[in-house]
Amino acid sequence: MSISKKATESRDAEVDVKYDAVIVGAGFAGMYMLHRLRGQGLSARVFEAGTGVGGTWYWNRYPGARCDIMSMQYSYSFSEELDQEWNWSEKYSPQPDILAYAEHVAERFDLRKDIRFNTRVTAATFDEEAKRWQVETDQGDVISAQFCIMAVGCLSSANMPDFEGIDDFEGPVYHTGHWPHEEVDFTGQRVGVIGTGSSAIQSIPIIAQQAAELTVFQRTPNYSVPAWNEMMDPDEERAVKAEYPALREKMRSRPTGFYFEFNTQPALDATPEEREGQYETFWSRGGLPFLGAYGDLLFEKEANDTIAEFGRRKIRDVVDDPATADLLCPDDIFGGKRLCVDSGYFETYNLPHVSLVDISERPIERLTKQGIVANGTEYPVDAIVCATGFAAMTGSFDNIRITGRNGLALTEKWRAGPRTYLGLSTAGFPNMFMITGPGSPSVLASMIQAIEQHVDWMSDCISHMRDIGAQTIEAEVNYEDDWVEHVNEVAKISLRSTSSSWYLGANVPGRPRVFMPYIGGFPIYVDKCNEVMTKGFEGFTLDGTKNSDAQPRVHLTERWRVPVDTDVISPAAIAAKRVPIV
Ligand code: NA7
Repeated sequence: MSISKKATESRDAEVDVKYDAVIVGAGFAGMYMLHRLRGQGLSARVFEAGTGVGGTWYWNRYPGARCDIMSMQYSYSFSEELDQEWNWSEKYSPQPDILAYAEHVAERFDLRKDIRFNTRVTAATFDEEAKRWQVETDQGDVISAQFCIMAVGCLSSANMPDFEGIDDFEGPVYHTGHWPHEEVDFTGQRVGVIGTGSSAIQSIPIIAQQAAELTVFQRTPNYSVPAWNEMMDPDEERAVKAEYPALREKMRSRPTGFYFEFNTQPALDATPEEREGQYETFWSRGGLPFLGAYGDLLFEKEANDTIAEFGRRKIRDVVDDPATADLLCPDDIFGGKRLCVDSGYFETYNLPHVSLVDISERPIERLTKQGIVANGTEYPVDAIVCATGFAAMTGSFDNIRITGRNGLALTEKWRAGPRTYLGLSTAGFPNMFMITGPGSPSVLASMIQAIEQHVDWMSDCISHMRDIGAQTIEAEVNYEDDWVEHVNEVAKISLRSTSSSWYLGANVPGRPRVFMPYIGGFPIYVDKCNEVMTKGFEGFTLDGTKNSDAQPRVHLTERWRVPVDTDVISPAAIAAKRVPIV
């Protein structure tokens, strides 16, 4: 090991240092990966661009940021002690609570000592001779590791539109995904918010409380369901904690990796009156579980029309001005884009100082010194909030120069869309793993569940490699091709694939349109990963040891031996189009 040039004020760059693994990112994925690898006796270095842990929850500090999965389910499940000791304050956690939880986990498992903060990975190159990855950072680090584990997050590369005149604007321009650490006070200001996705829908009601004037620039309206958020009921929390392992098991067996009651009956079999009652019941539960009202909502357009009409009616019931209400009503598939979950979003448009500008026909023309020009009108603003989303799923990979065997650049390989085997690995890039990579359930499952399953699979894989003395593992192209085809085929049966969403890269100009997450359901996917493992890593080449006589034991982490609940999710159920939220 040698240490050379100064990296930052506080540390020296690491050069020629060897690790078993390098992990890119210290969000929930990177932190748990580090914890697992350490438990296996491996050395690992984590590089993190932020100054602290938490990933998504570190960066997205905008007012009103909140998780759309219930707090008792949006947490790690690997430690029962952790489950028992942590208390959530609200039904749906606000960002500061989730960040505090991430910090607690880092402290409790002593993770920080292996993480280099303030450090962005710039390049990762596979050295074919050494069979190791060389990883470089913007702080001058150049390290080598057997495994390169990308824990870069699915929504972490901000989409900042290149508005003409952006440098002329004299006030501050914020992006919700890069919110400052200092408090931003909009009191008395004229604020322009660009975008009406989830981040906008959460932040607009809070910004409106401070701003003197708020103008929202909307390209496409979104459906949103009230969260009906409330303080955590201590009795409910105690009850969940008494049976936490059982809840975790139920979560793992669900298509989305989190648990709520749903109904598999088709909406089209019900009468209009029955549907109305059912939608009201599920609406009163709030949030994403609203989509569990019927089993065919994301399969049959006619069924979806019924819930979409209900969603639009709810908007019109709330918004006083009919013209504004009309503009806020989407005509898209209900739940085709990620459904938004709000606290008082539509009500905000009834405030006299809040207005909506439709930019669906003509995009924002430019920014001026003191305003935003749209539809030929200049809207004077003191501050701009870009709630314009992310280059989802692959954006963070694009930001790193990743080079595999034969000098193959990952950006080149993925030019027409990401290609992976199981979203875990991609052919030509041995020993590179992707936590919640494209082609895995990732954003369509509860993220922390999806992360844990990937991390456990990778750790088990590494244990297996150690057993048999393999140095590298690499996905085989034909298996990868089959998987990509399967991911695309399954996507086609869902109406989600017809919406212009970030799931398809449709929100950022110039990106290939490919449905990136695996929509076949979390337990089916887990089952597939388990099968690949128990078949000796079928579809992977293990450094020449494949088909050896050795009969190594299977290291499948116990909690993933989840039986697929065939009543609610199975290939047959999907074929019959009776699985809510797939
Ligand atoms: P989203 O959901 O991608 O929303 C971004 C919004 O910004 C959306 O309304 C976009 O319109 C709009 N947008 C993007 N680029 C522009 C330009 N150039 N001009 C005007 N408007 C624009 O991102 P969020 O951060 O809200 O949420 C991401 C996920 O985080 C969310 O789904 C949850 O899972 C958590 P568009 O719809 O593309 O027409």
